[in-house]
Amino acid sequence: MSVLQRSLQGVIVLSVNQIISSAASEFIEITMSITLYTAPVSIGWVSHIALEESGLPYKAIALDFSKQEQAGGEYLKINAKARVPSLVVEEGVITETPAILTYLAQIAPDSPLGLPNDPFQEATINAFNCYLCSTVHVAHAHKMRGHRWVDDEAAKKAMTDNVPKTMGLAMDLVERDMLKGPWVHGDRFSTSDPYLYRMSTWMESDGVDVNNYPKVLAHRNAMDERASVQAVKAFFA
Ligand SMILES: N[C@@H](CCC(=O)N[C@@H](CS)C(=O)NCC(=O)O)C(=O)O
Repeated sequence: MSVLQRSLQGVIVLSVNQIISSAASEFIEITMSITLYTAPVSIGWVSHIALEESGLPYKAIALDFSKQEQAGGEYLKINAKARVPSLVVEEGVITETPAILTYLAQIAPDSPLGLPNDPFQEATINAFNCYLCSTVHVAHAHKMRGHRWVDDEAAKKAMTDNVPKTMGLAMDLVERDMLKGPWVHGDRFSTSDPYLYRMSTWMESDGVDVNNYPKVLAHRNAMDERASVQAVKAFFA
């Protein structure tokens, strides 16, 4: 399988002879550097935790939303959407949390992020992550970011007021049908775990009582024990 050699400078040399080529004797070197652009109160935590889980060397840069750094000229050259996260790698920039997670799972196949060797199980991971990205995170954004969709102040307030209901309904579904336990997809950890963790840390501020969601709470507590989560907390402390 793959051999991963790390250097102290955040450069890795991958020997991926069995992955990229069927010729086991062939040795291919890829030099890679990874930079994550994130922010303290953001979905950037998911990719950040995943990077920690991957074991790959990387650099994290925190943007200051209060200074609108995400919308500043320099950062817009990296991500014209003016959002975090952005993952800058040798070939270019990857945006959108599910895409970053899939990329990390593929370049760190032997880490806890590694994808199952089964198309259905892999699709299940993608489906969960896409649900969090397209529905749950968007419901959460209705609290503070209504201006993305409407100008009318009353409409913004109505969106904010509805967040406990929409987030609660989403978490009902996660608790009842999706979260297998102890990890999202059962015994095997996956990219879905940092993703659900981040969403669950927003529940209190979104007006959803996490105590009504024992499986989600147990999952959050288990994630809090992981070195990856503790490292990201320390980064922002
Ligand atoms: N679909 C994107 C969403 C990214 C996103 O909305 N990020 C928020 C932080 S949670 C952001 O950068 N907000 C800055 C702003 O709205 O100005 C993903 O999953 O990566």
